[in-house]
Amino acid sequence: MSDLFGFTRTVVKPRYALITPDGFVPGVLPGWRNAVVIVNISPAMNGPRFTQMQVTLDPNSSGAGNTGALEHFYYVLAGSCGAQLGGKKSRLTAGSYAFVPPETDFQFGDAAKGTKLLVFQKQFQPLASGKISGVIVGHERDVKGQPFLGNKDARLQVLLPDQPAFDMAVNIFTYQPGATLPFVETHIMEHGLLMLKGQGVYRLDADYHPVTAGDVIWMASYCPQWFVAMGKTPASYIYYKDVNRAPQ
Ligand code: UGY
Ligand code: MN
Repeated sequence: MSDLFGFTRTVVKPRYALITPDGFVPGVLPGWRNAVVIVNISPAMNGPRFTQMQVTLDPNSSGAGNTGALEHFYYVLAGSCGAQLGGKKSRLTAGSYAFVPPETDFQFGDAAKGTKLLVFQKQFQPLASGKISGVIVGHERDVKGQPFLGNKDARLQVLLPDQPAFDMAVNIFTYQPGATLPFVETHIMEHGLLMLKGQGVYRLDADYHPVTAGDVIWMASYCPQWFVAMGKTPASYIYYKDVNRAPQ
């Protein structure tokens, strides 16, 4: 919460949004019981083609349903919980992630108090050739960060298989203080992003915004974007990207 009344860093523009935690408003979603759901990005913003939300669970919380035409990606921000995804049982802890393909049952429960999930959901666009695999469960600590375009101080962890059948990517980008995106990117893919650690300055379109852990950003297709990490500790963010499909 900002100390100054009537002030927020949040901005929602046609080609990008920066949404800061002081403005988050919790709600409820079908299928999630005794859970706090914050929908940060959705098609209701008139631009995004995906949904990004945060779900907070307690020991008496549960979430259940079927992905239908959507694919879901879950990342555990804090705490731990049980999950049954397409019949596969797992215990997820902070840093765990799960990909749940379309037409798959999902169930969450047995959560530690204050367990926080980050969720991305997207309409799956199948390819005539090539199929996505079933449920994927992993942990970020098992995914090596690769230097981004040769820069050892800006490392990318690619959490999902880099294969044409997948139309969604989720990556974690970690920057040492002073490291930057090497150039101002302008691309067809859109992004949903959550700052995980540290701080920096994000260029969005022609604007520069100081950002910090907990901030959410939506970048539309072709929104020019650039980042510099600042401060004394590394900055990292997890982000969604639509990939591998012809423009529509
Ligand atoms: O994958 C990406 O497009 C990434 N380099 N973009 C970003 O971090 N804003
Ligand atoms: Mn990008």
